[in-house]
Formats: sequence, C-alpha cells, structure tokens
Amino acid sequence: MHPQLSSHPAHGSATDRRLNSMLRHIDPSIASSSLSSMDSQISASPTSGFHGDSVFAHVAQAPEDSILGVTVAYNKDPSPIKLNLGVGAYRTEEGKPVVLNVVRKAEQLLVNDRSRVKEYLPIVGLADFNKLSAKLIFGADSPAIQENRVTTVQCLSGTGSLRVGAEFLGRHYHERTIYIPQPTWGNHPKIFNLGGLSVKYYRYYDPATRGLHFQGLLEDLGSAPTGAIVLLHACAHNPTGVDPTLEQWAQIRQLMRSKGLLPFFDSAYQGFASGSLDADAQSVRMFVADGGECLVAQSYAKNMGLYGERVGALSIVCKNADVASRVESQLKLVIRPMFSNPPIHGASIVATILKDMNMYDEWTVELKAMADRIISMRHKLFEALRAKDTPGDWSHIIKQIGMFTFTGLNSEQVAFMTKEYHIYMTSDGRISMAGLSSKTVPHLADAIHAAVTRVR
Ligand code: PLA
Repeated sequence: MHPQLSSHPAHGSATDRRLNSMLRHIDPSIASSSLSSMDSQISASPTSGFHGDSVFAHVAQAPEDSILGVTVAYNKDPSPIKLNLGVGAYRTEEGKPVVLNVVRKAEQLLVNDRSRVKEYLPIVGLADFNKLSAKLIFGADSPAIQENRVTTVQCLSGTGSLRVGAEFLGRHYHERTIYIPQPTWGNHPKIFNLGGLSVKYYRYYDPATRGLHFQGLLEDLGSAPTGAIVLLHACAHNPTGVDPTLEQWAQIRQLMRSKGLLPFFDSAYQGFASGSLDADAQSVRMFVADGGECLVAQSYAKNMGLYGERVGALSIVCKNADVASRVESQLKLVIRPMFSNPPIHGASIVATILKDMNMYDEWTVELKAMADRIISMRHKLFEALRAKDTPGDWSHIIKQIGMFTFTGLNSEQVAFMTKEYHIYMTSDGRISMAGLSSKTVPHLADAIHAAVTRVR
C-alpha cells in the first residue's frame, strides 16, 4: 500500500487521497513512487479543477419537466393515498404497470432463439420492423407502400422519430416554419426548435366549448405561408382529448393540400383512442390516399406498452420511389451522428408480434381491453361527479378521446388537489385516465368537487 496514504493521511488533501485510491483502483501495479510524483503533478496543475470552484459553478438549476416532473414530485410524497395522474402511462385496476401477455410471449421466443445475437442494427434499424410499422399505420394494402415511395426508419420511440423528422426537415425542406396546435404536447415545440424549425401555433381547442376550435383552425392554416409544415395528432389529441371528426379531417386535408402545406403526423396513440388500430389511423390514411407527401412519427410506447424500450418509427411518404430512396439516404446522415443506430430488443418484440397472425390478434384484444378500461373510467368519473352534484358541466369527460381528460381545472385548483388530496397531475388540468381505477375514482371525484367549490 502507498505509505503516504496508509500511515500519513494528513500529508495529502482529501482530493489527493481520493485521486490516489482511484489511480490504484485503475492500475494496482502503479508503484508508490510514480503515484506520488503523478500526484504532485496533478495537484500542482492550475487547470486541474480539483481546487477551487467548479467549472460548472455558473450552471443554473433547471426546472423539472412539466410532465415527467409530476412523477418526480409524486415519488417524494409519502402519503399512502397518493395518486399519479400526470404522465400518460397505463395502469391496471390494481394501479400497477402492465406488460402485455403477448409482449411476454414474444420476449420468451426471442430469448429462446439461440441464433439471435447482439450485433449493431443498420443505421435505419430492423428491416422487418420498418416494413411492418409502415403497414400498421398506412394499411396492409396501401398503394404508397406498394409503389415503394415510403421510407421508414426505426427511431427512439415517438420522441426520437419526431426529432429525426424535425432535423431532416430543417436540413432539406424549403419552408422552416411548423404550425403546431394550441395547446399541444409540451415537448413538441422544443423538439422542432432543436431540429432547426421555427414554431407557430394554430388554434385548436376552444375552452368555451371544451371542443375543437374548427373555425380558428381553418383560418390559421388558411393564412399560413405556402409550404409550411403542420403538425397533426393522428388521434387522441394530447392534452385535450379532442379530435376532428372524419368530415372535419376531410376539410383539413383539402385546405392543406390546396395550400401545399406539409403534414407531419404524430401517431403516439394508435389503437388507444377507439380500441381499433385501423380506425385510429384514418386521418393519416386519408392524407396518404390523395397521393400527396407527408411524414408520420409512430410510437409503440402506449399501444404495446413498450414505454421504456423506446420503440418507434419515422415514415416519410414521397411522390415516387426515387425520391424516397434519396430521402432515406439523408435520414441516415441525420441518425448516424445522433444515436448511430437504434436498439434491437424492443423492435424485435414488435416485429415478432406484427408478423405472426395469432400474436397480432392477441395484441389487438389486449389493446382493446386497455382502451375499453380507459373509456369505462371516463364513465365512472362522470357518474361520480354527477352523483355529488359537482357544479359545472362534466360531459366533456365522456366526450373526449384517448388517454387524457382535459378537465378545465385551473392551476390553483390542481395545486389544491395535490396539496390536500395527494393527487398529481399536470398544471394545465390534464389527467391521465389510464392511471385511474374503480377504487381511486371516488377519491378523485372528492378532490375535484372540493377544488371547484373551494378554489376559484
Ligand atoms: N407524442 C405525443 C403526442 C405524446 O403524448 C407522447 C408521450 C409522445 C409523442 C412521445 O412518446 P414516446 O417518445 O414515449 O413514444 N406523452 C406522454 C409521456 C405519454 C411524455 O410526456 O413523455 C405524456 O404524458 O404526455
């Protein structure tokens, strides 16, 4: 052992001693003499940063994320009655996270297959996964796929797909403004800004009717510059739960195509809105059917419960196969320095399920059960508020679609519910219906009742 360290600890500073033991840990063969000379060299260096202030001393504490920060606060609360309705993550009636049976089965198959290795995937990801993902969103017999004018690249869930799409547009598309709905998922503006796009909002939600501001939407998109990009939520709009009807989608499509606006769909909830994968893809398919171009970001976080596996895809539908192939070559240049190539496990689970008819069917049944449970929570909450005669019209709870209810509660009422009832939700009044169960509905109804009667 280094004599200076074992018998004369007072000779070096705490930092020096830590440094010595770290060096010995890295290479136990380092001689004591060389250690002490290294030691003095490092300690003497004015740029070593071991003495004095941190070179990061100026770094300010950043605020928590408006959605994921809710979970951070929830985790710190010791109350046994606490309830997390912040992040959109599905829970069972027992309040537990779920791994779908079909996902467990696929994982078992993958683990048992000894021929599988952990080599890098290509830059664009798993080929089967990409093909099957395109089919899932565009339809099995989509002409765009048959004509080879769709390029699909595997990305890191919905967020990563949006991010790669944003950067591709920032580099290669002539119009750098993207219109996003007011309101929208809080991460959207940040993702698009980082991709080099400038963000503008179009009216989407009308707080007075708690419904779609269709007139405002048409006006705002109508006055957008030709060629502007428009972000559309494919279904189950987050946070409002308000989707256009099919007739309204048809009008939006007509307006956008007539003005040459480029659609960028965010499809994070396919199957979660109605329980049907095909029904929830109608908006996207309508735009693809007219032969025009568009981008689609897909996520398997919610509909396959693969949240932490980070599985998603970006598809770009182009005019012809030649353009699609050049677009793909450029997507590779975006991906390579960003994350090099995507992870293999989650995409293999998805591909295993999508290519086996029985497993696919099993998935649709489990998916429908999740969607139905969310819808039943809407009815239970609505009934509970009605039974308590809670002031206000709460019918939007059963009208809204997908994972979230945009309650209309203001930030003071939300803060009150968190403080007094240990119910955690985002400050815009959004609650994740997927986090609710029959057992917790009465507690939430009590909290909402108290909030609207006591806090204004
Ligand atoms: N797009 C929308 C509209 C989303 O709501 C979410 C997730 C994503 C993309 C990204 O999902 P992914 O990257 O995990 O595939 N929104 C969640 C979670 C469910 C979050 O904020 O990250 C939400 O609570 O709003």
